[in-house]
Amino acid sequence: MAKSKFEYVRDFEADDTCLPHCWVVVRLDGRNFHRFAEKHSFIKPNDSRALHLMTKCAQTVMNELEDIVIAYGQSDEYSFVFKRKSNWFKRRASYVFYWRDYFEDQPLLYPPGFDGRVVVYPSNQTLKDYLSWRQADCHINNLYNTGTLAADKNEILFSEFNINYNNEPLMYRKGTVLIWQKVEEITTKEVKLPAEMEGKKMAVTRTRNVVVPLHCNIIGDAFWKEHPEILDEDS
Ligand code: DGT
Ligand code: MG
Ligand code: MG
Ligand code: MG
Ligand code: MG
Repeated sequence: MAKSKFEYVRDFEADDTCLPHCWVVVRLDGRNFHRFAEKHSFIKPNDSRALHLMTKCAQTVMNELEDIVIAYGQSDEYSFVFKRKSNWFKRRASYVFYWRDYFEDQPLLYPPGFDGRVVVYPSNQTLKDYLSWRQADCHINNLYNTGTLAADKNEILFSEFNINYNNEPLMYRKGTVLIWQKVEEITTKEVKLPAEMEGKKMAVTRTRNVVVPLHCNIIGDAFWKEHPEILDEDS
């Protein structure tokens, strides 16, 4: 392609490629969701419609970007972890597209905005600590929002409001972890050959990688021991 006189603007693009061999985390966070939640009558402190909508969008993102090995979401944010070898990422805003599936009677009053930031983590430990940090944030905010300002919130919740924090839904307390899992898919296929079998249907199994949501602890070793493939650098 011939160079135009406008070509010089390309030099304005900063060379800000992420440090190679590091985990790349992209965290999207709803802009001013305090207001957005209020305007759209989100249930306090947790609205399962809103959380499911976020997760649906994050699943869509993961299905489009196979380089994401794990994602973690809570409140109005989602973090996407890109493979160490990944060379690319982009943002997707499907929140508006899926709104109606989750908020049937609540019209979307204005488009939500999300800010995005990119952080690189050089080791498995720092990445695990990052995800633990976000899950701890989920826990702290929940305890705070479900209860009061006082010191022993869990105890006060129980003795005064008869709310056992541990009985609150896991999705609220733990947030949502999205990982890839292999599933066996059975489909029927029409037999083409040989001639005497023509037209007959046959069951065919194939394994597919799908994104599944979990509401488990990612703080601590158990999760990572159970899913060693996530941080496996050769995968
Ligand atoms: P920002 O991120 O600095 O633009 O401002 P905000 O307002 O988005 O603040 P942030 O991200 O620190 O906190 C998330 C807000 O979103 C918080 O005010 C509560 C609201 N929010 C998130 N999930 C829910 C929910 O399920 N129900 C309700 N009622 N509010 C929620
Ligand atoms: Mg924020
Ligand atoms: Mg926000
Ligand atoms: Mg904020
Ligand atoms: Mg937030």
